[in-house]
Amino acid sequence: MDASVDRIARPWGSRTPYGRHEPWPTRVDTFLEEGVDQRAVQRWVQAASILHSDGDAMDIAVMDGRMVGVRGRALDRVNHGRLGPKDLFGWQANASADRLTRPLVRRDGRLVECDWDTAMERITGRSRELLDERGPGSIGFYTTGQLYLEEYYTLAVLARAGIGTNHLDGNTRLCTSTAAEALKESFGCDGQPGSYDDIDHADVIALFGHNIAETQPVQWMRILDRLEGADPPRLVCVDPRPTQVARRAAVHLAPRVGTNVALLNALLHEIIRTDRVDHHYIEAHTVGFDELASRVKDCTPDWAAGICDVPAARIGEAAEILGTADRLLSTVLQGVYQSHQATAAAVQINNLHLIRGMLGRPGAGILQMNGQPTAQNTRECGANGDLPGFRNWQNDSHVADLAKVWNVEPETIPHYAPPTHAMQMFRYAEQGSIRMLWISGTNPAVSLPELSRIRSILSQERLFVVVQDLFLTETAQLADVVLPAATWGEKTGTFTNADRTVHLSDKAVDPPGEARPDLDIFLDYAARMDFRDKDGGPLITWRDPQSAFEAWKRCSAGRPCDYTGLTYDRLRGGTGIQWPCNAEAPDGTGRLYTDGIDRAHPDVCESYGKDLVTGATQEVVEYRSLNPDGKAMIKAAGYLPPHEAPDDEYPFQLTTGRTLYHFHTRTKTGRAPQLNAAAPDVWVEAAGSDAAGLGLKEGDLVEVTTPRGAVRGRLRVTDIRPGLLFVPFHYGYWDTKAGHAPDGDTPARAANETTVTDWDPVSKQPLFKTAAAALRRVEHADGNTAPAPTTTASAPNRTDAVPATTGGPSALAAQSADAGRDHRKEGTA
Ligand SMILES: Nc1nc2c(c(=O)[nH]1)N[C@H]1C(S)=C(S)[C@@H](COP(=O)(O)OP(=O)(O)OC[C@H]3O[C@@H](n4cnc5c(=O)[nH]c(N)nc54)[C@H](O)[C@@H]3O)O[C@H]1N2
Ligand SMILES: Nc1nc2c(c(=O)[nH]1)N[C@H]1C(S)=C(S)[C@@H](COP(=O)(O)OP(=O)(O)OC[C@H]3O[C@@H](n4cnc5c(=O)[nH]c(N)nc54)[C@H](O)[C@@H]3O)O[C@H]1N2
Ligand SMILES: [Mo]
Repeated sequence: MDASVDRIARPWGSRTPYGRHEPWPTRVDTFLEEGVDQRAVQRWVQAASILHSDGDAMDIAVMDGRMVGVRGRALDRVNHGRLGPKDLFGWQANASADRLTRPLVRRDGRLVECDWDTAMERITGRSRELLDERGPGSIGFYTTGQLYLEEYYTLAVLARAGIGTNHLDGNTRLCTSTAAEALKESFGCDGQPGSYDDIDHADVIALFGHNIAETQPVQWMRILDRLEGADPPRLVCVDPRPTQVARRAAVHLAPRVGTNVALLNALLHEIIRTDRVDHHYIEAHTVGFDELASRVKDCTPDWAAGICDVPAARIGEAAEILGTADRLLSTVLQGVYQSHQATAAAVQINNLHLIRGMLGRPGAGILQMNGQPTAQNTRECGANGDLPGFRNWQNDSHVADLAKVWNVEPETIPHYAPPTHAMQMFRYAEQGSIRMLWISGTNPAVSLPELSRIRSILSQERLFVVVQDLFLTETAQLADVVLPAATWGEKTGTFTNADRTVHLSDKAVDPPGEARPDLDIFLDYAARMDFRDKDGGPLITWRDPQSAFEAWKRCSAGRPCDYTGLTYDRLRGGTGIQWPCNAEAPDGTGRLYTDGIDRAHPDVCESYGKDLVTGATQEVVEYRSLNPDGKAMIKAAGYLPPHEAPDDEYPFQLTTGRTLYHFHTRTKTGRAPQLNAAAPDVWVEAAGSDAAGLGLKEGDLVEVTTPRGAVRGRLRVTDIRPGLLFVPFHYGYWDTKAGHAPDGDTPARAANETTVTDWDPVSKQPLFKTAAAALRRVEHADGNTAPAPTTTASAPNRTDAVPATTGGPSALAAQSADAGRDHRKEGTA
């Protein structure tokens, strides 16, 4: 293993190969600020990654009250010491000079600094007015997948039982609502079936619309290490871009975007036709197989080839690999969740596992992935469109049980309809029924579809907007009150990754200026609003992270996401622990459904399910007749064409997504020099044949136009599937010359200027991955190249023309095989 590596040029570092069923070797990655010696670090404070859903455990190095670096935690089950580029370098953004340090309120049209009392009184004053005049339905909360469990739980209690509003959702709606919905549709309840450890045991790993190499780079390191060890797995990759995953796959299928259901139905067809199904598992643990078999009867590879534009033979090869796998691990992410027929497609991947009996054994697992670091907690705490603890809003006994936990009357908790989803909340704000929107930890003025519409909604005079953030983001600039928040490293709390591993992240340094932890802000609001329980006592009785965690444990008791066996002490010093963790499973639970399905019984399930085509909510009677014994549900779905098809005016398909070096709207990664330099500005990807057809070359300034709007960026010619354009969605306006939304002088560069206001009917997740678009040149390259990395899916198809992405000396990070050994008991604050 090399001692140190340029982790911009070599994002995945050195290989530590291992064989099937062996433990993944440790490699401890460390990055310290220039001039800081590891031995001089005064404290190592335990934390976990906040820039993706992997849950990579790390320690923050502290000197003289400042963060000076990070180091992976060797003994953690998730990363065995490794860190990805975003985590090695991203923490530097915390100390940016442009952090918000004081609250701001709008006076005479301008945001001006004020003290906390003034800002909070403005918010409570408006809240009381609205409650009196218009009732709780006039207030909405739009939160995130990036706060901590303790914060979401507090927000859920104050919104649902304090205000009594049904309008509380997270940006998890844009992110993992399809994951949650697909799990509910198949298993009756949210909760990740599989475990990252399945990577060690699988002989086939199938990735559906998941660019794991860039978006969860540490688990990709694990796959790379297996590929170089004994008895390596075969990879199946379904992605229209030439990702690193695609490059290493045994079979790469690059379908037309929006056709996942057709492709999956053909795969299911082949597996059923060749009888590679586990009849015993189907009989014992599922309902609905016959319906699926008849639905996919005519979905031959030839049929799907015409729809997906993938050779039928290739579909056959993929089906052969999936059908003969001894232990199959599948992962699913935004290429499914944000694409057309999102839930219907995600459910077909569950079906693949159910009919093959590939569940609940080492190596045989499903990972309906999360994206954001704490998205799982948004869902389980009920800060999105669910009730806390995966309780069923349609089941009166679940609502009554929650009311008991909160000591309120059941009627206090809105459950007349499903909790309002984010896209609908913005619609209500547009129509004027929502008059106050409190946005925490998300930047919708860059991340929601059709930005001109979002800007106009947030700018309305009648809508009172509160934004709680670290920076004066594009969204904060439109607010009436801006609250400066403390963030990761500056506050304590827990969060849960995509494979149910709970980590504690401790406070390492003080927040800047008057910035406060989100928990303190929510508690302050609840206290000022004087929310009461049914006996007149305070509704919220906790004061700090640990007491909030204890309160959440009571709410989670007996629920699928049972935290009662966890404490802050147990989470300090060792590895993260997977829920459920309780008296029966004191060390946590590696895999769900090891012994059949146990969360789908009609009295227990989180949801009675929805129609996969219309999204219509089913009633308990329908559910009982379909699934009286609480088995897994095999739900079939027919393919439907995407809503927006290319035509003469908009001849291309357009998809959007991520690059390795940036996180979302770049408020953190854009302020970390190594990461920013690796991908400093937006670009547009097109295939060689399409570029040639239009006479375009690498580096040309081009414009991508859809019926909603346009973006400009330089062209990168890649091996993306012909007919498809890709634009990364990271680039907003804060670091442009204007620093705000585009006007005459600032050309638009946010991908969401072009995306459509449309969502999956079942999960309500917006369709960021499918649109029709036109492409034209604005300016010749004139010596410029696209500011896109060469190490990733955006690698140029002709490498001679473009300089390779490197980080240089400032991006050198140490790697060691054993550095972690002696910090077993360190890393406590
Ligand atoms: N570096 C980095 N890592 C991140 C994040 C980040 O911003 N940057 N964000 C985190 C978050 S919140 C999330 S949600 C995850 C997202 O992680 P991913 O889902 O892996 O990332 P995306 O780039 O959004 O989309 C994945 C792939 O979907 C493919 N795709 C597009 N349309 C289709 C389609 O119709 N069918 C199929 N099969 N594939 C399609 C695209 O080509 C793309 O490669 O990443 C997390 N990790
Ligand atoms: N076109 C297109 N659009 C997309 C996607 C796509 O693939 N394509 N992906 C979607 C997905 S999956 C996601 S998850 C969203 C992400 O979209 P956003 O959530 O809007 O993106 P972020 O930049 O992560 O915004 C998080 C904000 O929270 C702030 N923040 C960070 N930490 C804290 C904290 O501790 N407290 C508080 N109060 N604030 C904090 C940051 O400064 C930042 O402004 O984008 C979605 N939009
Ligand atoms: Mo996400």
